[in-house]
Amino acid sequence: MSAGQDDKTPSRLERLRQGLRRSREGLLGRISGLFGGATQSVDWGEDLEAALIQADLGPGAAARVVEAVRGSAGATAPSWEGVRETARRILRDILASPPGAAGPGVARPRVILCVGVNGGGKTTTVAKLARRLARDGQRVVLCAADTFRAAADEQLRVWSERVGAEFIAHRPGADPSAVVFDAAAAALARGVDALIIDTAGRLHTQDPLMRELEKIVRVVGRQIAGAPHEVLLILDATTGQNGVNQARQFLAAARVNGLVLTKVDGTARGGVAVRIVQELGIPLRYLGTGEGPDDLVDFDPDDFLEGLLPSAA
Ligand SMILES: Nc1nc2c(ncn2[C@@H]2O[C@H](COP(=O)(O)OP(=O)(O)OP(=O)(O)O)[C@@H](O)[C@H]2O)c(=O)[nH]1
Ligand SMILES: [Mg+2]
Repeated sequence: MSAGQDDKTPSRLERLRQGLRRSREGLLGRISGLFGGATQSVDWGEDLEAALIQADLGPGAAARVVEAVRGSAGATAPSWEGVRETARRILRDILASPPGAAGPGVARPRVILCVGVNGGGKTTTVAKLARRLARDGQRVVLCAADTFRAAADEQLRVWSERVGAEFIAHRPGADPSAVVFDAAAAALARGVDALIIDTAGRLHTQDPLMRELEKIVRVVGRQIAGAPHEVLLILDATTGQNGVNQARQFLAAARVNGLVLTKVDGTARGGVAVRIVQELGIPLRYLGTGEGPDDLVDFDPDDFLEGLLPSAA
């Protein structure tokens, strides 16, 4: 559950379908040709597994799908419809299996921390989240805890005006935890509904920067009970499986409890959603489907599969 409740409207589903178009065409193109033809390969299992891996679903999911298809097909060669339905069932299982993050809840201010590698879409996602909360009539403070990259604070300030949120920043080069401290104090004093913290992009290998994230988590937790309530790891779909390896270090340092997959529009690698959920064991909360402030879709396994591997194509 999350802030936006209107994700089932046709336009949002259509946006998701549009965003997943290249991923869907890639996946369908790879696997539909393997089945149903007159000359079915005896190695269909291996071919199917390879096709699923090429579509970025990951080796674990690919093996599970093939095993299930073998199981349900028995001695006969599977039909394309059978493969598709079995694959949908297994993928749905994977996507829906991590326990969901806490819902909107009663925490006030609710603190959302966004973390991830450089250029993944953190700042844009912060703005998109603020936009939907503001639209629901909530008061939101944005915190520019990216004091590292020049002009990062200006980028967030511009977004804050666009989406109707308040804004707290320090000078470039300031201690990010100090900005977070001030933003949390401001959020409490002003009695706002939500505080969303944007952080600098960092690599999982940059130990001091990972410690900095731990400090941000500690600082805000001391000021606001239970904070950060949501720690969202922002992952870029276009980087495919590399992103999964980079992600692990963040889980420990920042207590990540939700994933956001950005840039699913315009990539053929949307299938990586399956892989990240399976390998990280953390629920996927949102998909980024464009650069605009409204291009954020609540992740729903059924909607997602309808976009990636429709039941009838
Ligand atoms: N197509 C598309 N572009 C996106 C999406 N999300 C972000 N972007 C673009 O990706 C680029 C980087 O986005 P930012 O939000 O600045 O990324 P960041 O993680 O804050 O980057 P750093 O702060 O430099 O680490 C920008 O050009 C965004 O417009 C998305 O869902 N779809
Ligand atoms: Mg940024």
